[in-house]
Amino acid sequence: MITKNLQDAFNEQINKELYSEYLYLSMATWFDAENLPGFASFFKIQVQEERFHAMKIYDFVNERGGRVILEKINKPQINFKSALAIFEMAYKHEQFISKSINELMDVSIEENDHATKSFLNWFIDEQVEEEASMDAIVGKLKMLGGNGHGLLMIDNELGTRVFTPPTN
Ligand code: OFO
Repeated sequence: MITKNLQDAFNEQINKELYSEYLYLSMATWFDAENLPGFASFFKIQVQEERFHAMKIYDFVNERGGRVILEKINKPQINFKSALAIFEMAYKHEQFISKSINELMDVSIEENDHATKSFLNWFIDEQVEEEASMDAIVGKLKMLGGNGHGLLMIDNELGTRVFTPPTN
C-alpha cells in the first residue's frame, strides 16, 4: 500500500505529465501553423509519450491501493519565437520533469518503499532519453540554422518519428 504522502506526490506528477502533453500539443499547433508538418508530427508523438507516462503512474497508484485525483491542467504557452526557442523550452521542461522524478525517488527512499523505487527506475532512465532527444534537436537547429534549407531538412527528418509504446 502506498502512503498518503507518496500518493499526493504521484498525483502531482500525473498532473505534470498531462501538462507536458498539453504543452507539446501547443508546440505542435505552432509548427502546423508555420507549415512545418515534420516538427508538428514530432510533437504529436511526444504528446502520446506523455499520455503514456501519465497512465503508467495512474495504473501504479491504483495497483498500490492509492486513489488517483485529477487536478486542473494549466494553459500552455501558445505563441513562440522560433523552432529553436521551442526546443530550448522543451529541453528545459524535460530537465524540470527529471528533477521532479528525482524528488519522487527521494521520498520513496525516505519511506523505504522498495516497490516504488523499482517503479521509478523506469522513469529515471526514460528522463535521460527525454532530455537527450530535445537537446539533440537544439544542437541540430544551431548547427544547420533555424530557417531556410536547414529547417526543412530537420522537418523532413522529424517527420519520420513513430510512436512505439514501451513494453515494460
Ligand atoms: Fe514525461 O517526460 Fe517528457 O515531460
